[in-house]
Order: sequence, then C-alpha cells, then structure tokens
Amino acid sequence: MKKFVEARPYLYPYNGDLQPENTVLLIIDMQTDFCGIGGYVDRMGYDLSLTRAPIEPIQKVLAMARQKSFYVMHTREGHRPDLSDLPANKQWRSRQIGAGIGDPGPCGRILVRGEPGWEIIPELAPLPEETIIDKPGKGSFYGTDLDLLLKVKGIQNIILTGITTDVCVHTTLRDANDRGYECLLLSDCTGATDYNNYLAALKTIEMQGGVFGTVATSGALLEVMAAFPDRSTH
Ligand code: C5J
Repeated sequence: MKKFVEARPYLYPYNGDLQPENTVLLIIDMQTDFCGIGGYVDRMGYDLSLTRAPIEPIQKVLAMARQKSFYVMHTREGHRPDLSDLPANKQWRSRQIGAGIGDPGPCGRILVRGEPGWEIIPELAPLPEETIIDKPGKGSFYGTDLDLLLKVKGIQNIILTGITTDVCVHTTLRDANDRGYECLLLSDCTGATDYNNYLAALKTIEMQGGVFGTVATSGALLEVMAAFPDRSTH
C-alpha cells in the first residue's frame, strides 16, 4: 500500500513507496563541535540554541526509526589527526574566525577525529549496528562510501536531519538529489548558525516544485511511521 507524508511542496515520497527497507534516516553532524559548549560553532561565537533546537525532535524520530526498523545512519565531519585531509584554505578560513580546525580548544582539537568535540552528542549516540559515515567535507558523499552503502541496501528515500541546514545538510541534500535519491528534510530536526539562512535553506528546497526534494515536520513523518509494525514483530 502506498504511503505519503504530508510535506511541502509535495507529499513524500513522490511515488508513495515508503518502507523501512528502502528508506534511511540520515542524522548529519550532531557533534559537540556543532552544538556543544566549547565546540567549533561555540568558538566562532554563534548562538548554540539554534543548533541545539533539533536535538529533541531528532531523538523522537530516531526512537521511532529504531522501533520500526528503518535504516539509521549518522555522519561526522572531521579530519585525520595529522590533518593530511584538511585543505589549506579550509584551515585558513577557520583560523580567521578564531576557531582554527586542528587547533586545541576546550573540547580538544577542533574537528579532529577522536577528539571529544568531534564525537556525536550523547543524546543521539549511534547504536553499534548503525552506520557512521566519517566525512572530511560538508557533503556526506564526498570522500566517503555513503553512495555505495545506500545502493547495496537498496535505499531510495533519504530523510535528512541534523546540522547545519545551510551547509552540511544542504550540500548532502543537493548531492543526494542529483544521485536520484528521493529527499525529505524535517524542518524541526535541523538548524543553522543563522536563522535567516535556515529559513532560506528550507525555501530553496520548496521552490520550482521541489527542486531538491520536499519539507515536512517530524510530526507528519511520525504519524506515518507509527503505522508500520514494530521491530520485534517482523
Ligand atoms: C559546518 C556543518 N557548518 N556540519 N559544518 O561547517 O554544517
């Protein structure tokens, strides 16, 4: 039976083929560096309440995805400890704003793999069976095996959540859309360092009949997910 989530500008997914077997919940960069005290975003001087706002809504969607056996994947932005995968211009720009990638801070070296600030926040800690994608850039496909993993699992639908809406989430969304994945962004499960950019990022998805996909609230998705059988019963 076809299933659709109430979304803008069109119901998701476009073909009604929404199943745990062909759909992944992708949780992007919910790391201390992006939403925790002393992390990268905090060091840049942004208001952490904007990037922390999605934590609770994502927790609810994550719990439902686990209960209903949807695939769950998490991403982490970060660099090798020797910084050999850190482009010089990315490091230079981060130092200009006082939060040099690779430099020491209250949460360890900023955006370096293995450091406390790079870890996913405990509220959204991955389970051992959930895939974690370590990415050196903003997009989740660049320099990773995400596309291969999705193809092998037969994933058609990607439900995007995480931070930041206008940077890593949007870069991932645009790339996923070009690769033919059917994308849904959950508006209350994402946040940006700049609220107007958050609003613009949502609007950009909705233009041209859904140029990159479609946008829903987590409530609308949860309503549809609730109708699937629980993990233990299938
Ligand atoms: C940024 C991200 N903003 N996760 N990364 O540098 O959006």
